[in-house]
Amino acid sequence: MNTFGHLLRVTTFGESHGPAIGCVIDGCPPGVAIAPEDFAHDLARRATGRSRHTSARREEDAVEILSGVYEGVTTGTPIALLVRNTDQRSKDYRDIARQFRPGHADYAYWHKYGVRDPRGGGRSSARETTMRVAAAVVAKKWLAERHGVTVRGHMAQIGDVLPRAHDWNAVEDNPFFWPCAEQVPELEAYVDALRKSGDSVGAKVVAVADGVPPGWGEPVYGKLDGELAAAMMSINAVKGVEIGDGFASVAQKGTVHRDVMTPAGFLSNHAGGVLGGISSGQPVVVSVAFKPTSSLRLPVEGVDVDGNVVDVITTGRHDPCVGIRATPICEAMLALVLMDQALRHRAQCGDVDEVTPRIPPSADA
Ligand code: EPS
Repeated sequence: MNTFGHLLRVTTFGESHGPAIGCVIDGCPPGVAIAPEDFAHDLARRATGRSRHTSARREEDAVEILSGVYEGVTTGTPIALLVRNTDQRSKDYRDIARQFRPGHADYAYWHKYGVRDPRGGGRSSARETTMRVAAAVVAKKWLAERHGVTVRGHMAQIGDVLPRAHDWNAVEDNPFFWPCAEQVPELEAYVDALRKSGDSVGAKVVAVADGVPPGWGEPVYGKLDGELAAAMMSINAVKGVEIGDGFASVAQKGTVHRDVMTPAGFLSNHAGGVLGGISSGQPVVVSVAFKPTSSLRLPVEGVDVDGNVVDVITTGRHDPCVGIRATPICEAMLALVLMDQALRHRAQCGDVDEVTPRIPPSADA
């Protein structure tokens, strides 16, 4: 499947070293103002080649709107977006075209399809996430304009390094999306040393949606948290997803985990904004675990497509930590799931009257 969503359906296409990548967004309501320049900010936040801490591949990542927008607004017809690939270096992949990188999708793709495009990882490349971020520019805009919902994210761990403070204002001022400004020089040294060593490391990203009203999500199949888990797991290199306190809930008592409600507001947000698969009106909080990059220049024993033992060495321009660029991607998946659920809620329950005053979200969540 290369399509996800129900009422808002996004299909992405393209390979890392093909002529272009793109997406089709179907089901977007008419009247959303969209211009090609709206995409630049989020695409640059995700792109390679913008700091020494990510892959040096330098793509412009300029979005062309092919359909679905007339005189600057969406028309309700499919929105097709295209980004041309311009900085492929396929010779980097010549020597491993018939080998499997340990920890990479190469082996599984080969067994599934019996054929694969090895250049830049083909369809399994993180290049594909460009189009998720592009599609989510439309979703973020609609969510903000129609519902006052904002989506943001930050890195919450890299290797064994944790933030010493949490300041949203610091996040966009460093290449790691790190919420503690005083640690940035430390992180730069950490990633410089990592890159020089040729090894890689994992990371955790947290994405948060503020302003989500209560009621979005489905009660059994299609739960908001279930769909968020599937959406985050569909991102390259993701190995774990938590909603709210996630696995930390295991050690908590019920008296701690329950988020006490008062007319003045919730007193905590251990649930991460989802109760029974449906949004509670609290911020929706999703944590995502990224594994270490599998493309390493450090040699390792492996096998090739004929079953021979080989030394696998991956040359080229790779990220020492894919999590460094993952914050906008997690935000994108959160925004796309929320917009889909909002449209589904409107379709079924748009004329349900609220009979109980809303409880404000907790101040500190
Ligand atoms: C990637 C490997 C590298 C990254 C690429 C993701 O590709 P290449 O060898 O062609 O430089 O640069 O990331 C992007 C191009 C991007 O836009 O995210 C991989 O194996 O996933």
